[in-house]
Amino acid sequence: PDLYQAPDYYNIDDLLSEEHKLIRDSAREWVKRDVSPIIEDYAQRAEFPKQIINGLAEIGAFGPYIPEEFGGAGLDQISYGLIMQEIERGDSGVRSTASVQSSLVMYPIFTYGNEEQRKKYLPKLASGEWMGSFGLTEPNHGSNPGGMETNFKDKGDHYLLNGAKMWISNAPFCDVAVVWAKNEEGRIHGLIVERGMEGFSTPETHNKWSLRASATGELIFDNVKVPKENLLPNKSGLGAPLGCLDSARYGISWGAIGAAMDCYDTALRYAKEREQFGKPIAQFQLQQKKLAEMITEITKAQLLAWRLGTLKNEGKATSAQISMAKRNNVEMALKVAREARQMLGGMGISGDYSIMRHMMNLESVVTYEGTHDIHLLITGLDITGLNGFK
Ligand code: TGC
Ligand code: FAD
Repeated sequence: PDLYQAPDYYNIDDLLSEEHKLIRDSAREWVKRDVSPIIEDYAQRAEFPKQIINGLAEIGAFGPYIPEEFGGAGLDQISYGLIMQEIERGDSGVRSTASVQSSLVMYPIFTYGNEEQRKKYLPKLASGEWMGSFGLTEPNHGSNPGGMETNFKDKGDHYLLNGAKMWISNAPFCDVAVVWAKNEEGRIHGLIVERGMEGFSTPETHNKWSLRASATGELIFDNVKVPKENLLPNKSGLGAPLGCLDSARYGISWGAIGAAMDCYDTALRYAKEREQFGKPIAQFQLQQKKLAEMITEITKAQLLAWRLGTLKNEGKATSAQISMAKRNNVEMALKVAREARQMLGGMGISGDYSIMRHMMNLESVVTYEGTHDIHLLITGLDITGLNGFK
């Protein structure tokens, strides 16, 4: 039996509404039933379990905060966070698929798109009939996306798109890609590229030791003719893709807590059962130190995410506040996973437990959506007014 207990040391449940708890619990049940039993096998085989797409749509993971009129779940930001937390309790790669679909594909179409684009794409993305990807990172431009080389030219009745994106989640199977490219004046715009357009290919990236249950690939544009109606008209400049990242980074700040909770819960149960020197290892002070520090850090991260969610609901969260939560909570989860792995001794490296998979996944999470160091520099700039990037 799955004895999973969600740590809630500071009664944070009391801060949630009944609706929040229902949404959280249905996501939790679904992960328990449809994700946890199969995910290790898919991760070992480096394959994304496509059969869970319907379930993700059903728990509201595709566009939780997109209005119902466009197929979204019409929920608030705390609900979005709770759904991400529960999914990442299962696997960071599955949460990645949901993050990309919601915050990096549906969000820009909803926020920067026109009515026709919203009607054409959002309902199909919300139901999972179409899957999306988000192309910002390039081979030569990761932390510095403003340097991107991918570009498009106005050819009268269409745009001609050239360039390449790499490290793109969902790329190998996406039906649509929101792609960021420069026009002839060097201004960044978002274009919706559809599978089947001539010159558009999405080769898969292999040999990953992390996020193995998530499909990662390239987006290659070789003279792709993109219809003019596929340009997102309502925002341009680097701020447009960065606005999407704000939403995804917020979701990750919750998601990482889910991975940490799962590692902590597994280590706690193991330590109470595993005996060495005639005692449960949980009785040894060194093991108690690990567990006590884990629950302390998880609790702080929960409070940070919850407060950020309430600020987001009020439209008051700043990008720098989101960076702080993404950075803190992912690093917290990575440390919890590393300590939990040690607590299981040899068993800690086995796929019979989820910890090593979480630990390896979190190496991607601490890198994507702005690296750990980039988020520190964002905080540094915010508090000093001095730019440490360049
Ligand atoms: P900078 O000059 O600071 O800013 C350019 C323009 O953007 C505005 N801006 C923002 N707007 C909205 N939200 C934000 N968070 C914003 N941050 C900045 C800014 O006001 C400015 O506007 P304007 O009107 O003056 O032009 O830009 P910079 O070139 O100095 O770069 C800043 C930096 C380094 C912080 C930024 O580029 C950055 O965040 N780099 C990290 C790149 C990154 O996070 N890439 C993620 C790729 S997507 C991904 O990883 C998906 S994984 C998903 C999954 O699987 O879950
Ligand atoms: P670089 O930018 O080359 O950074 C290398 C190192 O230098 C880092 O430690 C960085 O912190 C440091 N560094 C860089 N600049 C500075 C500076 N000014 N000061 C101090 N240190 C600095 N991207 C997408 O667009 N869409 C996706 O769906 C997507 N999915 C991903 C999935 C996975 C599994 C992974 C691993 C990545 C994904 N990414 C995606 C790309 C991700 O966003 C980038 O890897 C990330 O932004 C870092 O870029 P980079 O890898 O080019 O590293």
